[in-house]
Amino acid sequence: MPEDSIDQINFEEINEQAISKPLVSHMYTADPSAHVFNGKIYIYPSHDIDAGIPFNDDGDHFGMEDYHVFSMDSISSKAVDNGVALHVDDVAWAEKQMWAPDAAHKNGKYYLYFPAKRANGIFQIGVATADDPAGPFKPEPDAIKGSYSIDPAVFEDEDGKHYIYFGGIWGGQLQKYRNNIYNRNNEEPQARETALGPIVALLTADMLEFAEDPKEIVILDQNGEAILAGDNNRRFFEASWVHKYNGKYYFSYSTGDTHFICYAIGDNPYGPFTYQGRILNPVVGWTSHHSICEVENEWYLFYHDSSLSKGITHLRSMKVTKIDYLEDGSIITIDPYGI
Ligand code: FUB
Repeated sequence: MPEDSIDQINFEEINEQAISKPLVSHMYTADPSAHVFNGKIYIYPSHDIDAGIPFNDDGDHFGMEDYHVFSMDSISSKAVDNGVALHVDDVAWAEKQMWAPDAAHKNGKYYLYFPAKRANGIFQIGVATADDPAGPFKPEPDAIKGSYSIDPAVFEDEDGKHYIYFGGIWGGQLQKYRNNIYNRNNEEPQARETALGPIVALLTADMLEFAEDPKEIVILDQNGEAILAGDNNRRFFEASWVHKYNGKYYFSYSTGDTHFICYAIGDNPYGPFTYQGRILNPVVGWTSHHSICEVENEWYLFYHDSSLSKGITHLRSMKVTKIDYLEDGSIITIDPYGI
């Protein structure tokens, strides 16, 4: 929901109508990546704070410094805060802005993937390991070689391979890259050119590196044409997530300045993915970021909004609601305020 409409919002009414309440209210949490590990739900969100940095289009006001991991015994139970799992001060290569993370599990070890800015102002993605899904996590000494931009999301396929998806335009810096190479003069493509796509790479067996050069994913429209950069209602902005449903790969993402969570379907982890529609209509706050997780044979959307902070875009709260599929595999669009 755009920032300029905040003055007109009646927050009491919005919070009353909201289809779900914040999972926690003792701190602000956003970008929730949810997984079931060992029969329990674990959520890996950003930890929003007011860092006192003025709002700008690069998102500098998102000045997060650490991560907490939350656990839930079931979808209806309380989300338990397991304390600080990783702090920026413990990450040798990172200076600031611990943005949206994700986690993965392999052979009894847990891996936290997170973006942060180096001292030169460039985002990279790091990985940290733990023996417990709630951490604490020990970071690798340097960022993942060849990583860039923001919003890592790791998908484990049925054959045990793990793929990392990442990228986000504007403050996420994806527009500065072409074919994995940074050039500070690069900008977003023109409106009639193909939109920038999210990036994917297979992870190595030890989960700590890219096993291949990252590849750009193409999102197609229903006619098989690549979605254009000027198609702001459908083009990729940030917040990649992949889940598998009935043998198909669902790539979901945020459209950023138009505030939708959309999805596209493909036949393999690399795409192309064909645009299908919207999963979530705009929430209170500029950003929208989600994950999709199966819990006891039901599917859930973990997402955030800024209704608890009465519309402060960088003070968000994670929430969860059920996802419903139609027979043909399409997802019924969710209206966060039931209107
Ligand atoms: O939380 C900081 C940034 O806001 C995330 O990385 C984006 O996806 C957006 O939610």
